[in-house]
This record gives sequence, C-alpha cells and structure tokens, in this order.
Amino acid sequence: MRITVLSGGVGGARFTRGLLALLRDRHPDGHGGTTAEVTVVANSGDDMWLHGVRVCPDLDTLMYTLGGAVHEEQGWGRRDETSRVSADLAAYDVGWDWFTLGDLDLATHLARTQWLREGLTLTEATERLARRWDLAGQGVRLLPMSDQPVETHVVVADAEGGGERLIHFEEWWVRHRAALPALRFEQVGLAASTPAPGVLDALTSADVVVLPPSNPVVSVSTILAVPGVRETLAASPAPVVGVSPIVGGAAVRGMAAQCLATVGVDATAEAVARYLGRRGPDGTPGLDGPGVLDAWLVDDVDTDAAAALRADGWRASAAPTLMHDVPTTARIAAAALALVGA
Ligand code: GDP
Ligand code: FO1
Ligand code: CA
Repeated sequence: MRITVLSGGVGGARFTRGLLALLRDRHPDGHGGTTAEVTVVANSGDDMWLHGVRVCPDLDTLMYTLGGAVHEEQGWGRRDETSRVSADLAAYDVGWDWFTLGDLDLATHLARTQWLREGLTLTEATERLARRWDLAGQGVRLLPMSDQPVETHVVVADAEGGGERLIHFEEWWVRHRAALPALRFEQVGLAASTPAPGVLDALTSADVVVLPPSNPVVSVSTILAVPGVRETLAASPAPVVGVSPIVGGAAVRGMAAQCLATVGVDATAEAVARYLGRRGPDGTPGLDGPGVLDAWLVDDVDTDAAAALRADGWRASAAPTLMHDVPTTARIAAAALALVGA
C-alpha cells in the first residue's frame, strides 16, 4: 500500500514509526517483511544556517526516529549524544547558545552541507543521509517539501522600536518557548519555492495520504503552503485522513496551542479539523485555502468533537491517540487508515 505522510518533527516521526510497524505486522511472512511504500514529505520550514552548517530539524528527527537512533525521551537529536563542540562554540561567544547542536548530530549537518556545496539538492542530500539509516530497506522514502530554502519566521512586537521584528521560528520556539507574543508567521522564500521532485506525485499516486499528529500551523500548513501542494492534495484521488495533535484542548507536547492562537484558531480537535478544511464539492475550505481532509481521528477524550464534525458531514471518529510506544502508535495508525477504509 502506497502511503504518503506530511510530517513535522517529533509527532510525525513517532506516528510514521508506528505506521511502519503496522505495515510490518500486516505482512504475510510475519518475519519483518513489509508492505510499506511510504513517502514522508517533511516540513523544511524550520531549517536554518547555524555555525556555517545547514540544520534541518524535522528531516533529521524523522531520519533518526525511523533509523532507530533518536534520543527517545527528548524526541529529537541523537541517542547517547554529547555537546562538547556546542559548549566550546559558546566559549567563543558565537552563534546561539540556547540552541545545541550535538556532536554526533553535527556530523549530519557537516555531511549535508558538504553535499549541498557540491551542488546536490536537499532531496539528494537527504537521500544520501537516509542511506546510512536504511530507510529504503524499511520501505520509506524521505523527501523535503522543497529543494529551495523556505524558512518560517515569526513577526513579534519590537518593544524598543515600537514596530515589528522578524525572528527565526527556532528562536521563538526554543529561546522564547513561544512565550513572546507572535503577531504572525512569515515563510521567507515561500513564494519562489516549488515542491521537491516526487512530492506532487506522492500526493496523487498514493493509496492514502495521512496528516499525522504534527503541528498543524508550522509543520503541516507550511508544507501545504508550498505553491501547488495544497491544490494538488485537495484534488487528489487519494483519500486523506488526519490525526489530531490537539487532545483535550491542549497540545500533547510543545507549544502548538500558541501557534494556533497566532493564526486565530482555538486549540481544540474540532477547530484544527476546520482550520485544515474538508475536501470535495460539499466540503468547507480551510483557513488558508481549499479543504484537504476527508476524515479526522480525534482522541477518546474528544468524542464530542468527533460527534460535532459528523453532524456537519465529516467522517470522524475517536480512539486513543497518545503515542506511548510503538505498538500503541501502530494501533493509532490502524484506526486512522480504517477511517478511510484502508
Ligand atoms: P515538531 O516539529 O517536533 O514540533 O513535531 P510535529 O510538528 O510533528 O508535531 C508536534 C505535535 O505533535 C504537537 O502539536 C503535539 O501536540 C503532537 N503530539 C505529540 N505527541 C503526540 C501524541 O502522542 N498524540 C497526539 N495525538 N499528538 C501528539
Ligand atoms: N530543541 C530545543 O528545545 N533546544 C535545542 O537546543 C534544540 C536543538 C536542536 C538541534 C537539532 C535539531 O534537529 C533539533 C533541535 N531541537 C532543539 C528541536 C527542534 O528544532 C524543535 O523542537 C522543533 O523544530 C520544533 O518544531
Ligand atoms: Ca519542527
């Protein structure tokens, strides 16, 4: 079964890991064979240049998680990581002392940067990095949303100038823990960007497209905002199912609620579905364009949201959606696929 996942970092990576486990479970050999043909389109809007290297947080979180190398508790970065280089850089007082590039993680950024400087595209560099972690062997192809740099920035009030100031998303998220009031998000480079090779085809030729429990604003909507992506998904013959990242009126982890507040959307499972919109002639557009969902899976604590959406013509249901471990997550993936008959 060909499945395309539009993913941010931790939420999307954990979901995809569970999806792969489900597809292995479903394989008739029962010995680790897989029916997976999964394309993961990753948000590259969090990417940045730091200390002269290209850092791609969501791509790397996906690669480490699916490659079995992630720092499990943290959710991102490498297991058994050290940060001697970052500590020494801080001693020189360069860069962002609030953003740590681990020593092993740094090797990833150095390799990627070398390949980019040799003229490889981000898609090609990602494919080379992924070889080491045998993603292809698991039936996974990892693609950035675009080969052109698109960087999410946050417009914040400038207390001194009385005007506005643009800061990189990671500065707002990590340094300020999203507590600095955000006026709006701006995707620098978006207008001139195009979907990476294979992205549009992955949306139209899939048997199912899944929007995992990723940040709906800065992960999912950033991918959808790459020119052509939202329209292609809205018109794709593939059914589209999403899993709510909002459970009981709050983000399960991280500050997605602050991102939703910035775009004027309530942090509820129902409001996020409406923000993304429902496909089809009798659907309803999302906040930023044509609706992209056919079905929406919410957590058991949000059965009311599922009922309200169903009353409005949506396909929606409730199930446990907390990704405690891989088997639990595989069951969440199964519930999502079942909603669209897959
Ligand atoms: P990031 O790039 O690391 O921020 O990761 P993503 O964009 O993929 O996803 C972050 C979102 O995943 C947050 O909004 C969380 O609320 C959501 N999330 C994390 N863990 C879970 C979980 O176990 N269940 C559900 N339903 N959502 C989760
Ligand atoms: N998150 C942090 O909270 N602090 C960090 O120092 C940090 C470093 C970092 C380095 C590489 C990487 O791939 C991810 C890193 N993250 C860090 C996670 C991260 O970038 C964010 O949680 C997400 O991008 C938010 O969407
Ligand atoms: Ca991210």
